[in-house]
Amino acid sequence: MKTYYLPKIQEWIDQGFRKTRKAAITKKVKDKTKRTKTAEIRKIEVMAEVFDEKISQAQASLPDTDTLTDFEKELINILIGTGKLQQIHAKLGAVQKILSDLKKQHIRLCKKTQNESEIKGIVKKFYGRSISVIKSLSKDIGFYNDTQKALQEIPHLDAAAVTLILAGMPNTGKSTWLAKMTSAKPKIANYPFTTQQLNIGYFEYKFRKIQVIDTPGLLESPLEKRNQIERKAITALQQLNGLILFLIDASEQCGYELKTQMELLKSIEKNFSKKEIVIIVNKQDISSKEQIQACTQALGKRNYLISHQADKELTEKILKNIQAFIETQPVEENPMQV
Ligand SMILES: Nc1nc2c(ncn2[C@@H]2O[C@H](COP(=O)(O)OP(=O)(O)O)[C@@H](O)[C@H]2O)c(=O)[nH]1
Ligand SMILES: [Mg+2]
Repeated sequence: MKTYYLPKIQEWIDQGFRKTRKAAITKKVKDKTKRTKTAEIRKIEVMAEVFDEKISQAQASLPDTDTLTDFEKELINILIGTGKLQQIHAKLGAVQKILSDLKKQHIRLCKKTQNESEIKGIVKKFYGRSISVIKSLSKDIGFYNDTQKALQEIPHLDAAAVTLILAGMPNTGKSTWLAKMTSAKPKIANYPFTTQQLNIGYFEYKFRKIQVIDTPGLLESPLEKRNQIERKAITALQQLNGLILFLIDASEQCGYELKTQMELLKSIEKNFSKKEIVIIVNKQDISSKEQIQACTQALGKRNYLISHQADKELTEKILKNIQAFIETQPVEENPMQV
């Protein structure tokens, strides 16, 4: 979908008149009245075309709400307001229909008369009416263009892929894990709620495409402390079809005590209560037995894996853990191309 920004109304009008002037030159028709009529009708058509083309382009470059994922819908609602996208679609559609009716109506009137000055009068009336109709869009243009800008900020995720969302305090090893797990360089996507961007990586597992998302800053401290917009951003993440991988740095080398890390885990558990959470007790290589033991004790009955970034079997272990989840997910239509 190509982004299209709507120009100011005055530009529509100027462009319309420029084109009608060019279009009005018709030499072939011998009969003068007939020639005038053909030329004048052409002016109506050309002006209508200029307006229609802009509206069509705007319509085409807005996403079709039916095809958006819940995640995208939620983000759009946060960014531009609930239901606003449908409102713009409806407004553009309504104006387009009125213009098309005006065009037909005035062409019909032109065809009915043989009086040249009357024909010219009808064309003038068409200009006046159609311009006043597009002028009614003036306020919407700013909003439409703001919407387009906002849409650019929305990360485009693969709706069909199973998604693993990384969470954990800073320096627990999330980015390292993403880089190791996903073969290709992670894709960077804007996320309109943080100054940082999302890192998105992909890998294949049993012919399924798995999408891993690292959200710098967002799931790295208790969610209760977040401002309203960040909380909404988290709400959007909740709409993703997948589960959470929560990393704990058992060595505490990340700079956070186990207790603090557990507080974040509890906050994530509370805010993502509908999502399965797989816990990775990370940095086993630099943790003492006591540190690992402290982790397992704190985690109690939770589902966890003990590992470290260099562990080649980690991926396999994690995937075995989440296999039941993966298998319940619908298979995507376009299998992964590696
Ligand atoms: N020893 C050890 N270091 C790790 C491990 N995982 C990550 N690190 C290191 O921990 C630091 C923070 O990792 P990073 O992936 O940036 O953490 P993030 O802030 O959670 O994304 C980096 O210096 C990594 O090299 C691990 O399993 N063992
Ligand atoms: Mg990181």
